[in-house]
Amino acid sequence: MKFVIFGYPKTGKTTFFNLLTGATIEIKKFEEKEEAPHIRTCSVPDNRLDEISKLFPEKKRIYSSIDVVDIAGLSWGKVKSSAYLSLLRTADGLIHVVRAFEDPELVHPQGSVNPERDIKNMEEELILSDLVVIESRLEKIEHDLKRKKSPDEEKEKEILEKIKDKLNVGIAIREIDLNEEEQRKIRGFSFLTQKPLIHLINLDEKDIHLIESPESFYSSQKKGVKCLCFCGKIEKEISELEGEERELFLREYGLKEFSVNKFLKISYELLNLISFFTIGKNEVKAWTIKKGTSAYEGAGIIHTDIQKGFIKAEVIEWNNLIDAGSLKDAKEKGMVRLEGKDYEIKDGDVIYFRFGK
Ligand SMILES: Nc1nc2c(ncn2[C@@H]2O[C@H](COP(=O)(O)OP(=O)(O)O)[C@@H](O)[C@H]2O)c(=O)[nH]1
Ligand SMILES: [Mg+2]
Repeated sequence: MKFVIFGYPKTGKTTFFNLLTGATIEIKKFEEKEEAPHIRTCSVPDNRLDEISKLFPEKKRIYSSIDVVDIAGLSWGKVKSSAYLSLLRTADGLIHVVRAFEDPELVHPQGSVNPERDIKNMEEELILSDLVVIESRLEKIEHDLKRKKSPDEEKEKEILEKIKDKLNVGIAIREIDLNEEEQRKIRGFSFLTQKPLIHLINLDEKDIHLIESPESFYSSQKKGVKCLCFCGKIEKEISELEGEERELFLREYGLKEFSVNKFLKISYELLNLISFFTIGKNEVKAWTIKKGTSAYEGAGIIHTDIQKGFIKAEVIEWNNLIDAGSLKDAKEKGMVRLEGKDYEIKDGDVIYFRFGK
């Protein structure tokens, strides 16, 4: 899974990237030079894996991970021609960082801080970037169709025109109901407004009490879009503290947890992701999959050999395993089920794949 952090310049993108991935990229106030994208892997904390892992203290604990990319700011009004578009297209999820903090030294390109306006504008710019792609494709198809009939291209034209009409009235592709054929036809374009989107509001310190109230900045309930607040400045300071002090300061500021944890939860929900666990010879491991993944597909994620030789999946819910106290006891009590290839993996399943050579 890959997330790309993007937004207008100086909104706190790299600050959030550091918080999320534990990177220590220097935050510069006035550096104007375009920086190369930062790329890191972020391991996803999971209490369930921690609990399972306690039953197997000799085995290594391996969290699931996501890839995160942080790009330089996109100039106001110029998103559709940005050099970073191709990078944004590779994302499974987009993280749009929005400035809500005041700083007289950092002049906002629009002259004032107004997160609602910036969100609306960015949503429009993403729509525009998809429209540019569609228009150029339609031109090409029309040109082709004049020379030669092609039912395939006729169909594609029909779908693209349908989407274009929606985009023209401000509706993102993720909000349009598309059937399977339509989805298949447009997959190759990697349209930006088809991707799940999280608006991440970087609050001013004085507004930290709004951290649980993203709806005060973004009230619309669009399909595939979520909004979340964080406070880059304060959370960065707290993240630099150790153990107990961290907890103390989080509470001092009235924060329940770091926003990155909330972010991970929300992004899993938004992208329809779940986790299952495996207990290997040397390690206890969490795997992230799309909801709806079958046991057979899950086996393939671990290793093609396991998929090829798939016999059965031994499955137990993680909390049942904890209750049983050990795999052996769980098996003796009949708590471990045998499932076939078509079994749909559930969030929190602990799975052992039986396979032959
Ligand atoms: N006051 C305040 N300043 C912030 C906050 N987050 C980032 N900044 C400042 O904004 C500037 C740009 O931060 P950075 O994370 O590099 O933003 P980017 O350009 O979007 O990657 C730096 O000077 C930060 O100190 C915040 O929550 N509050
Ligand atoms: Mg940056």
